[in-house]
Amino acid sequence: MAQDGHPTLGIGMVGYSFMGAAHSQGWRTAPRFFDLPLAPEMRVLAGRNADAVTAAADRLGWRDVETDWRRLVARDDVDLVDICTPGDTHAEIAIAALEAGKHVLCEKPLANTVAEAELMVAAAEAAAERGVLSTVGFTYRRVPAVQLARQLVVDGRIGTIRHVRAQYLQDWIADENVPLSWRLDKTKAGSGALGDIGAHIIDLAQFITGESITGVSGILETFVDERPIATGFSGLSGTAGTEKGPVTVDDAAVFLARLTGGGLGVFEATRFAYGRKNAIRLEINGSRGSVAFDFEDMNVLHFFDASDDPQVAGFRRIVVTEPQHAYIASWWPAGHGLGYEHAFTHQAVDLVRDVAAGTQPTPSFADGLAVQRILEAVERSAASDSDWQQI
Ligand code: SOE
Repeated sequence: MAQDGHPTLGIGMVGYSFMGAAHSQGWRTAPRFFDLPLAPEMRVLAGRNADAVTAAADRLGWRDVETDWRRLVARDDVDLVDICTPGDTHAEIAIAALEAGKHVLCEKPLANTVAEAELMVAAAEAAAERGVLSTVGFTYRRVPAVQLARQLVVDGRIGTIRHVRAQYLQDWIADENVPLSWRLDKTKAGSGALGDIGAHIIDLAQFITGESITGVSGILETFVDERPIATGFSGLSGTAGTEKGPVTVDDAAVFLARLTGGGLGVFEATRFAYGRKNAIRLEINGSRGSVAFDFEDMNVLHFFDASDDPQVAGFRRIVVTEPQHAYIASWWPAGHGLGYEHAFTHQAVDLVRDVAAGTQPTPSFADGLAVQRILEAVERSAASDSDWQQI
């Protein structure tokens, strides 16, 4: 029982870099701003280096540490395992945790391959029969403006989906002297811009439209195929050493897609868009209107209603900070805005509520597998000179 009288939910987290810090912020803040049926307690943080994991636990607010994730998974005081490690470890940790009866939140992309993701889905389905739940961290779904876009589609306000234009633009490796990190290593990350950030826009496009991508044709490019080996890393920035090593993933991915409802999609994911830091841009055009979103102005959704009087019709700039908007009532007065970290709090809030209610969280591992199939189809297409690939 927590001090507030609610039963507790013991959280154990594996990994403590950029995503680990963001998830920690989410767990810490969720019970302070939202009324939750269970009190999440940040009990154990796991990492291989004892000094580093201890320092991270102190900084991020974790009570105890383990230097082997297997010990974390085996602990009786851990009810939910939060996986914030590179993709090559997701399947092993998630499956072990689910088999040990722990709920799982796994960072995206779900895995590095479709085969691994299929094993994870099988483990998740078996666990669900025992009331053990799992979800994948496509966190941008939980931005209030994205929720509003979804709501407008559900309410039929933009009609039948004709076009999805989706971009995820960053520039953090545009400088060829930025050193290698695990995100540029295929054995650790699975793919490059495609899986790291392309996965987000695939998920967002399918989430907002409520449709699935049925086929793709794509190309991938690696602009800088050798980089300095890093001597130290923190988050996305590293210190370049004098030796060089190979980049084994794509720097950019571009693909066309078809959707179940007959609409067309154009997707672009790159880390070479100088000046664009975290620009997740989606514009969706339907038979009755359009919605447009850019994460670099994340509190805003643009909405065009084709039934408006043409004399005054135009994109409405909706500031998504009213208490009627998703999640906002628990935060600040209208107009005061949210930031990057808030979606991680929403993720923790939704997951705690689902665990308390015993309901399947979204996105599920099956949703993560669906994204993985699209990533792999884009890679197949790129390898065969952009041949059309059915999903
Ligand atoms: C790096 O490109 C990164 O941290 C991604 O791994 C995250 O998923 C994205 O949200 C922000 O950028």
